[in-house]
Amino acid sequence: MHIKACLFDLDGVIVDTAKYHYLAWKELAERLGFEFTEAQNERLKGVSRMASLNILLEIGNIRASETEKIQMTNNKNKRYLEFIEQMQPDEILPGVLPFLESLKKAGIKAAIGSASKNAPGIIEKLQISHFFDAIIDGNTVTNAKPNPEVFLKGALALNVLPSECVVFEDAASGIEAALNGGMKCIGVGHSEILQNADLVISGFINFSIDRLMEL
Ligand code: B16
Ligand code: MG
Repeated sequence: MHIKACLFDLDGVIVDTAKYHYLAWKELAERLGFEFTEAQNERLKGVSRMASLNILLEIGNIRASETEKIQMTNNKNKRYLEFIEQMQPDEILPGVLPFLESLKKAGIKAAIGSASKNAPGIIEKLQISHFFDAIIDGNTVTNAKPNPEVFLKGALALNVLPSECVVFEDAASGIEAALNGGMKCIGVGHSEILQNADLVISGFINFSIDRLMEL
């Protein structure tokens, strides 16, 4: 198949911000009086901030008013921003930069498709904005993954068809979003979690654009 564009999830694909999201949610859970494990955190990956809180409260069996929930998400985000404050380009996951460079050389377009409202700030800190022809993030999308909106908007911005795109995702909800949008999808992480992807890779080291043509 002929791939004209790659759409990248941000958290967990380009950079491991997932660990900082986890730490910030874990702190909130502890303040609310319960343990929040890394396995439970899998359910929050790719999920919007408020939807993540709702899952967390369900796990802790805790009820909260809308006002309290807004307060909790604000506090969580404040803490998350403190964690990522010092983030540097050296936190870009191994193999990502060479792969982005090879896309540019091959004339394959690239976009970010992230649920995060913090995506623009992170991309700036990582100094990688020049690699992307479009950035679609939590500020521009109303329907969260597994709804394909974020990736369909990406394809539209790049002026390519969904069937000409490959999505790179670390979350089960993101894999579903890509497939729901009629795109090919490469899972980045563990195959037990990302089993619905067309291909699962552990990371970008030794991953080359030739493999895109096998999809
Ligand atoms: P924020 P992605 C997602 O980013 C994260 O995976 C998810 O854990 C987070 O809750 C969501 O962004 C919202 O992030 O609170 O920064 O708006 O994986 O879609 O790039
Ligand atoms: Mg992700």
